[in-house]
Amino acid sequence: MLRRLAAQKEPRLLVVARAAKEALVHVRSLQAARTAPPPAVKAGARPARTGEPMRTIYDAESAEVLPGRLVRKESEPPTGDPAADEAYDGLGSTHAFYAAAFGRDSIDGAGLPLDATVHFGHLYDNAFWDGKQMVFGDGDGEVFGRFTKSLSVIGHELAHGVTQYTAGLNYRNQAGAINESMSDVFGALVEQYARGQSTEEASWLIGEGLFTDKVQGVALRSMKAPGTAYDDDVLGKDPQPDSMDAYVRTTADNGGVHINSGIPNRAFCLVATAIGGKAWEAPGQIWFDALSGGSLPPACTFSRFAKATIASAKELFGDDSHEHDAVRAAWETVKVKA
Ligand code: ASN
Ligand code: ZN
Repeated sequence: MLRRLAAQKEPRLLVVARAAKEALVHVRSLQAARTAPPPAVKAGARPARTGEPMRTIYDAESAEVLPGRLVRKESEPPTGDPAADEAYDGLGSTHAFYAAAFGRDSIDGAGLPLDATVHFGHLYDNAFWDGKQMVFGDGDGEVFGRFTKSLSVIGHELAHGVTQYTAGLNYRNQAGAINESMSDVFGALVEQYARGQSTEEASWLIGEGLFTDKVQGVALRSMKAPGTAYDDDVLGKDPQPDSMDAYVRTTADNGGVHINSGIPNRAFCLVATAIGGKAWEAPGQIWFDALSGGSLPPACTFSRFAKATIASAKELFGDDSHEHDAVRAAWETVKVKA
């Protein structure tokens, strides 16, 4: 998506092209940070009470510096800046989700303090986890608004941290697409949990509300119907496949990590739909156990991942369970051999 925006030549879109180029250059340097071993946390920097979040929000004031000026610490009142306050609330919702759904204390399971920087860069077109903290841009204003607007995006970025601390999946090819899909799955679940939505009520969209009203599209991605989130003159059409029949072989986007993630995304959505109810319960637990159970190699394939989810469904619910059947059927529908 950013590559396409970066190539825009129309005068109205020059600012967008510039913003996209800038974000693209930056994203390349992230991979290294994300695959490096997680940093040690300073002694005494953990929250005072276990199970409580410890959030710190900084403002980069349109520079590309981290962390920036401190604007809000844990338990302090709102700043009045929507970006800072949405980041604070989004980190809180994400922390609450992992605690409630999986009994996990923060991103690393050991109370990791959650830091975020808002107003990163000038018209910066992305949000990311840099291996240590969250970073949010304001968007270019033509295509993207500010990236803190979407709770599924905040949940997505923080899930990159969870993956880093658990399976440590590579950010390339199928392992990278699983890494991306994990972030979409837990990003969607953070939002569904915060809204109290069941599988049937949920939109299964990632990044709803990020586009300006000039864009023909509803979100960055649709987990329920990959490939249908947008179809726009400037952005083009959503390139996600919804089964292995349409798997995209490309060297762009680290081997299509944001493209082929549509396949495992739909598998999760199918599992949730077959099981019904709250998707962070049985379906979320099955996926979380597969991610954190220690059986996934860093270069995991779709097939290996599918096997791991089937094994964790069996372990949690038994061989003859509806859950176990639902997981097997979902991978069959998206044509991943397990
Ligand atoms: N927002 C993007 C993501 O989390 C940034 C990136 O690293 N490509 O996937
Ligand atoms: Zn991601």
